[in-house]
Amino acid sequence: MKIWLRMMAFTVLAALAMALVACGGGSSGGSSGGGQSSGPVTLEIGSKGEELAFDKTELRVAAGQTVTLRFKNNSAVQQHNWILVKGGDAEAAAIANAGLSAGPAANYLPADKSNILAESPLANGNETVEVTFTAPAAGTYIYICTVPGHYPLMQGKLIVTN
Ligand SMILES: [Cu+2]
Repeated sequence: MKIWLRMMAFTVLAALAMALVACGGGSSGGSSGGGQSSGPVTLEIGSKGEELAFDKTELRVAAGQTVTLRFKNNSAVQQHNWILVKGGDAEAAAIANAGLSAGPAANYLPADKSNILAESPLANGNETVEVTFTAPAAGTYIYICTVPGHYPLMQGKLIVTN
């Protein structure tokens, strides 16, 4: 009888442990976690005070994951946006250059959005904006701000894992 009880207790504990492991992956954004979780995730990022910089230069998500990115503009005076680029440095530079003449009404983005995977609205000083998108295929992607003059300094990498 005692042994039977002990085995029961062990079984319950094992089941609990497995349930905890199963739940552990989905909680919140940013953990590398090996990509086993693919539930929706919210990522938080901001600009770095009055600097032309993001306060995080690396973000991680899983391929196919629904991502809500909340971007807080921590500057009082600068406008910023958060643009996810399809391609490398050349594509990012082309988008930023075309955005120069596009103006704020166009979110400093070109009309041709073929190399833009996600774009936040333009955030005024101290404003928080967000964008929801589906994480692309595994790989490393560049995110930038296309407000004139910001692109060379305001960059980061989104790492998408399988
Ligand atoms: Cu900016």
